[in-house]
Amino acid sequence: MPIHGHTSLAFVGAGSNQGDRMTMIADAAHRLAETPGIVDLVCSPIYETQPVGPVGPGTFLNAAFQLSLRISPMQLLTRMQQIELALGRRPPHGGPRTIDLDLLIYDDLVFQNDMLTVPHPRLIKRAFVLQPLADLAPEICHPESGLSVGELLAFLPQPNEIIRRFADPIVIAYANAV
Ligand code: PH2
Ligand code: MG
Ligand code: MG
Repeated sequence: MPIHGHTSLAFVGAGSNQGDRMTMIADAAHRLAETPGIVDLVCSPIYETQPVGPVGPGTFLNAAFQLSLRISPMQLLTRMQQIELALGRRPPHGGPRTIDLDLLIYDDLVFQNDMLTVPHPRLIKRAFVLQPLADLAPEICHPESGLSVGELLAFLPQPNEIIRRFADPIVIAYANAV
């Protein structure tokens, strides 16, 4: 685990296919941005996407968040799980969800324990993750493959599950912004 005197860069995926999907994504972004130790959050555009796997019915809204942070991956995961609960995420694990927050990338960390695998094991196959990630940071290297997010997106088979760009990025106004 990294030492946290310095600022790390992490990417989180957000998905919703239940309830007021846009409000769920925006609420999750604001709650993450307000978290102590998360010093900046930049949101991607929001995409409408076809469900991949048995998680329907209903299309998803998907986005990604770029975080500058001084908390560890496990601290971030705990906070993401609190936010999922607060926004009404309920079992079953694979079913429709008000909000799903997944830690995608944390610096160049390759790490696995019982609760967390970084980078996210399915990220390289999913347009609903790679498209918003590539909007934020096409040059970011996927630590295991050594390929950039932009390259991974370009290698995906077409057509993919993206239906359309649904909304502009959520803007976070930082109280301490200069
Ligand atoms: N999340 C999944 C499985 N399938 N499909 C879309 N379009 N968007 C998601 O966020 C998503 C999914 C597992 O978390
Ligand atoms: Mg997920
Ligand atoms: Mg998840």
